Amino acid sequence: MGTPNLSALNVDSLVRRIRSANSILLSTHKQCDGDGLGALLALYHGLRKSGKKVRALLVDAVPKKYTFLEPERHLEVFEAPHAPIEDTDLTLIFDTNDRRLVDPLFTALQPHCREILFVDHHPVLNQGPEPTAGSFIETRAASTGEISYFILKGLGIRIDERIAQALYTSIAFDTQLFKFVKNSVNSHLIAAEMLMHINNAEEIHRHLFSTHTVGKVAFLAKVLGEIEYFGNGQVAVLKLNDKTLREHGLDMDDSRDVIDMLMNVNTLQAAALFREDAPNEYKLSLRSKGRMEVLGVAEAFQGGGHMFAAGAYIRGEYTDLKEKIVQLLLDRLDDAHESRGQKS
Ligand SMILES: [Mn+2]
Repeated sequence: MGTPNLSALNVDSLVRRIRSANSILLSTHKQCDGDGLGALLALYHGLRKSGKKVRALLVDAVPKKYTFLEPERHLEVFEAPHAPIEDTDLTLIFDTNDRRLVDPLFTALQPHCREILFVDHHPVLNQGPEPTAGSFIETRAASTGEISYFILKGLGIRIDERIAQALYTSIAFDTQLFKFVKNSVNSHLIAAEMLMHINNAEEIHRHLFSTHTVGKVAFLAKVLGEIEYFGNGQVAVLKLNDKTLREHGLDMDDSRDVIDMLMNVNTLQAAALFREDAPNEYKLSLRSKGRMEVLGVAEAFQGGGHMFAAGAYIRGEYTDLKEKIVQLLLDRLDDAHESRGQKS
């Protein structure tokens, strides 16, 4: 075994399109995360250096924990006062291929952009809008930042500190500090290259993951006592509501950490988190440790996501919804057991 090599992604068509565009607009999905934001900012800084006219416009406000990336200096927000949208050669939208997650911005961009492409690593939904023609979707990439890295290399742009910080953020965030690397060496190798340009990796880890406030710990103490388990501790379900979140001074972004925390339970194969945003309106988040897919469950409710991390906005009565979701998850668990049984 020698030194590991990157397994390069073929982003040639994207690189060609970027090269021939003079004006480029960058965006990501609403309620942006460290991956979409990092992937976007890396390209933003890189393209600025190349002398192109580049603009970054997000749908909605950036969560507080990303302040260290100075989004307010580089990004505009569609839901806040922003300069008018001008005619643009190329728009790149990171970390989603579902235009609904970019609306109302996506619709506003359409008449002004010659070409809008998604740059993403989520599977295309079976039921949902088609990604635009020419979009780059590579589900083997553990983060969208990984794709941005190959685009920058393809463009011949030198990595500098700001680019490295953005790419490192993207990779650290989506791999959850290398927990989810899709069995590829790329996340580690690209992160290692970025470490040569930054000296604040541990600070980035803290910004991304050590975000608990005193209020949040009190909140966790309350809600973790309310977890329900099914199938001998293999499936967990938890309901939060928006009001409890706000009472503890938390925002929507904090509900994500709760399900990730659940997944550390050793017997668990899958978890479902219901966040009640309004009476009988829930944001459902699903996670799996990889033995069973949960994307199909999300899709059954018009949602989407990854094979092992997915979500949907659903309406209905909680006990009823919970029963349905738990059953779908338990069925998948049985299927996973059966197919493994047949193999061995
Ligand atoms: Mn991502």
